[in-house]
Amino acid sequence: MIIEKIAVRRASLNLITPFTTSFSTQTNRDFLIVEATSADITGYGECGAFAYPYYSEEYTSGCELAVTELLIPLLRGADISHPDEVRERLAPIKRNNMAKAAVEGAVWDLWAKMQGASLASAIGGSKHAVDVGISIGINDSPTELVDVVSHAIDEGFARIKIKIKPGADLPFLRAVRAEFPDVPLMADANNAYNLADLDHLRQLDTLDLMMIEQPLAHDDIVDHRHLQQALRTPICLDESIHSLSDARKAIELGSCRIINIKIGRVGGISEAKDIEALCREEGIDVWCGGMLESGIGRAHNLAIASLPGFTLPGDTAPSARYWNKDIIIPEVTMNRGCVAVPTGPGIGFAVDHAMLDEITTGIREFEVDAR
Ligand code: OSB
Ligand code: MG
Repeated sequence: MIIEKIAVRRASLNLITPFTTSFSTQTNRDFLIVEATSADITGYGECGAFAYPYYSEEYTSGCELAVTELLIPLLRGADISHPDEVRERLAPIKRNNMAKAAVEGAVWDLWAKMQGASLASAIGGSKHAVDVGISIGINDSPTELVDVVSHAIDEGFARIKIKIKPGADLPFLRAVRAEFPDVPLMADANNAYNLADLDHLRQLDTLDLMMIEQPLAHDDIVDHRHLQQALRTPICLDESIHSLSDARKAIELGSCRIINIKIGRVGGISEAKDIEALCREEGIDVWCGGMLESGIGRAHNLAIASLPGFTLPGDTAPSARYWNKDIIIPEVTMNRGCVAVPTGPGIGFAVDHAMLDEITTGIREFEVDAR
């Protein structure tokens, strides 16, 4: 497969409701979309990075620079027989995982479309539908949070994740647990605590949480080991895992019992697949995280969530959770806490070009075919 050209697009869309984590409040999503074309077929990839580097070191403008100045040149003249080769070609550039994943994702979609296969089947996915949870941002009060959770349960979400931070944790979670004693519930701290908070965090053990996601530093796997030894509740690592090698080390240390896989954070679908396979072998539960993606990134997430190792509900909520109108047709919808894995070629959704053009703030095209 010769990639003829790659377009790099910036676009922007407002969230229906602001999303507050321990690190920021987001009202808007700044997208970077990569479009790889060959023989009049286009594959789409979406960058996971946000406008500012509060979640990880990557951010949209930096990723755009990495994609256009560093990564696209590495694909020039390539004849790609399998998308796994993209990971090898981009490997000389250290990290920049979300930028790499946007490019690799576009090639995976293009390649699957050329085979006439769904992205899910192209990567070896086996599920026809995936269980879906909702990630609920930090609310102003426990009462308001209980109200939001109540609506989410009515909508049928298969599990509820609550964002927490010091000052917005125990009373909030206790209120939810008291109202909904049996709901599958978890908390995500986005590294808002440290080991000095151990006694405080021990109190989370009484809430029957499925897991606590990334309570400690974004780059830590050692303190998380100490914390996991002190807690009954499983720890799930998100921010700390950037590669198969990170996953192996965290598992070996006992730093977590669950891993959240985000395609962008680990540098692409090929790496995500390898981590899934390792976790399946090691008996570590896995689920698909989210980065408030548009329908394009969401479709990629649904494809990896169809792999057998993704044993827990993911943050792959339906389009209407985020957007008044998504950029794919049809939108992602949920039925009784499940989203169907698309079966059409590639990502399995059509891109709504009129809508995408409307929200586009800039687009640049690069010739890749060196013939
Ligand atoms: O830690 O998983 C996270 C959103 C922004 C930044 C980090 C995270 C999240 C989410 C939302 O939890 C997941 C989603 O619904 O896309
Ligand atoms: Mg998280």
